[in-house]
Amino acid sequence: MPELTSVANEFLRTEIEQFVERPDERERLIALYAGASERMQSMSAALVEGEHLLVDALAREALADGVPALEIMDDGLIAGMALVGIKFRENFIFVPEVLACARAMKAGMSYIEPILSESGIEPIATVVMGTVKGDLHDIGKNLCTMMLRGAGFEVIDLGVDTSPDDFIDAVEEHRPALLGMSALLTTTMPNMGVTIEAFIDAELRDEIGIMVGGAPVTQDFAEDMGADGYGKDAVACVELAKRLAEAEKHRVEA
Ligand code: B12
Repeated sequence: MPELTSVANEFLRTEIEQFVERPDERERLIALYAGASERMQSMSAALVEGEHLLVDALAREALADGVPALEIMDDGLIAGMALVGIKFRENFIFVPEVLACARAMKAGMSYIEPILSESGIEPIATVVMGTVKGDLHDIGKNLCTMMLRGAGFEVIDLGVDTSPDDFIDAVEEHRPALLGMSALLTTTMPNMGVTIEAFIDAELRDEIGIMVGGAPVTQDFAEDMGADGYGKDAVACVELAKRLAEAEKHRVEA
């Protein structure tokens, strides 16, 4: 198991030392950063400090030097956000600081999005994606959207705070094979179930594969709500979407 000393970046070492108390989280973060290049550690550090201009420059330079977009996303941006999440939860930082970090995350994502979204192949299927009613978190949903596009899906992104009616209207308009819902708050997670109920009432439930995700969502919760699948991250989201799209194709053909 890597020690704190195996994290080369001094700022990140100090942050972990000062702000990450839970042993399991410490271990996970140390392993994450120790496995990242020094360059990606610097990007994470810039994100944690909310330095959007620096993240912007580092992402641009890294891509120009041939660092893969996925490495920038996982080892630079998402790794930094993991530390931000812990500091926020423990009240070491507050909404304005988190907004600055989110802005830095988006600055980095703006460069990797066109790369991850570029597939140039006939769409596998259409997916309607949105963050549920009452929830304004969109970073994870946006990552899933760009990975889905990169994997060859057409994605209609409804943004945040999406009501069941908005989801239904979009499904009636675009007739997608799949619907993806994201929720980051325990208080908004039930709105996934409410949306699924609305699809049942509108007699549309059987016509669509429904997938859910977001930090507080679990496989059990997804099953209890009657979703067709749960994905823990953007890579899992793409795998799930491929599986559900295939199942939808068979359903339509049958
Ligand atoms: C950034 C952030 C914010 C930003 C959001 C900016 C933005 N544009 O998104 C701001 C500052 C606005 C914010 C506000 C609030 N937040 Co906030 N926020 C976070 C934070 C730190 C990071 C979330 C994030 O972006 N993670 C990084 C992404 C990459 O991960 P992700 O979203 O989980 O997505 C991945 C997977 O879950 C999955 N996935 C996501 N969606 C989907 C969908 C499908 C279909 C699939 C298959 C997979 C999938 O794939 C993604 C990519 O790998 C989290 C902490 C955390 N640990 O999650 C708190 C957190 C979610 N927030 C929290 C809170 C309390 C709030 C506020 C209520 C604070 C306040 N007092 O106002 C408000 C609520 C506003 C609202 N109505 O939504 C709490 C929620 C606690 C709870 N139990 O519900 C958390 C957990 C922080 C904490 N206290 O621990 N927040």
